[in-house]
Amino acid sequence: MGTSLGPVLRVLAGERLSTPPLWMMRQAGRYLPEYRELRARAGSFLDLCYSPELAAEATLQPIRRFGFDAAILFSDILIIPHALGLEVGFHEGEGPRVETITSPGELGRLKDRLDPVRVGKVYEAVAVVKAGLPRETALIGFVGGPWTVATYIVAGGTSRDHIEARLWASRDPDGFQLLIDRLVAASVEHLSGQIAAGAEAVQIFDSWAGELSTAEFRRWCLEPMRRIVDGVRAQYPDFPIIVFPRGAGSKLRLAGAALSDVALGLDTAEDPLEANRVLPPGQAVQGNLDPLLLIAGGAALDRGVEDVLTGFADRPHIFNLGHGIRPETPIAHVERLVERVRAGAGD
Ligand code: 1CP
Repeated sequence: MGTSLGPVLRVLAGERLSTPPLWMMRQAGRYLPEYRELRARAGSFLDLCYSPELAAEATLQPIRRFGFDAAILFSDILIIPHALGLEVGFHEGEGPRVETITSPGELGRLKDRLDPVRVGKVYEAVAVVKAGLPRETALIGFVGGPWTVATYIVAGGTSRDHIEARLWASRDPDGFQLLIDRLVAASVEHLSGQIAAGAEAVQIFDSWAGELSTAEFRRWCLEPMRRIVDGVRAQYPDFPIIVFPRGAGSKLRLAGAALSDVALGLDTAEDPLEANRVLPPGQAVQGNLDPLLLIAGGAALDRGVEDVLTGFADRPHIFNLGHGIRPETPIAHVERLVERVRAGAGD
């Protein structure tokens, strides 16, 4: 049975492969001309997310072009607040806008369950992607970490240093916990829906965990992610899961200890030597090439790729970027990356 798994699922099951499998966070997107064309045809970003055929097409574009070992569903972390009944909009050049919740009294505006019409479109997209994907290419579903999603809900969109959410969490931790609890439940529901539709692994993106203090990091990042992992695995035992507590930094050891039974996504700032020192041996990791090196190209890119390959050669490793690819990245540099990773380190 095990031999029929593709390389990403093998690594997530704890196997160390001499050539690590490869995919890129935000691999569908504006650096691809075919995405820009599709996006223009779709109208709004949310229309794209809720059109199963178009979302599936966006998911498959980078697979066709580069042959990555995993496809990540084209969707967004703000689908959860939207499917819980909040207004969400993406406006060109200014980032997302979300209807705010800033106190426990406003939690009544959230639905108890995800709107089935909205998330149903997402699950349809999962099924369409699955049907169009080579069998050895893993299909990854995702949600945002409750902390990261909460930063958008409390501030009404992208926020600097996430002051609004941090202030609520400091002044009224028990009230803020109620929002986090709702997001934990919604995340378990949404991941289970994606898995039921065909996702073979899932990732939890906690992109804005970086400025939390140690106590806050435990309570608002690690504990909610732990509860999501347990909730998903109550229904799907041993299901492959990647968590990405971006900016964990000095708290990486805590993350590895709290979530030792899942793979850990590492951001650009994590040093492989240090990660290997503080993480449980055998824990799978994913990462962590600096996306800026992918813009730089040339010798800087080659050296960066080699450092990541050698840095994680001794443990199960999925090659990825340390954060999402940027729109200005030259496609030729992505081709070079794929070539170098598949050629292996050291020549
Ligand atoms: O017009 C466009 O094309 C919109 C750009 C875009 C895209 C391509 C947004 C808006 N979301 C997405 C897709 C997306 N978002 C994916 C799926 C595709 C893939 O990875 O290939 C994923 C996994 C996300 C996740 C996401 N959305 C995160 C977590 C990952 C990360 O990069 O840190 C976050 C923080 C968001 C919020 C978001 N979505 C979009 C924007 C502009 C933002 C705001 C980012 C910010 O606040 O700085």
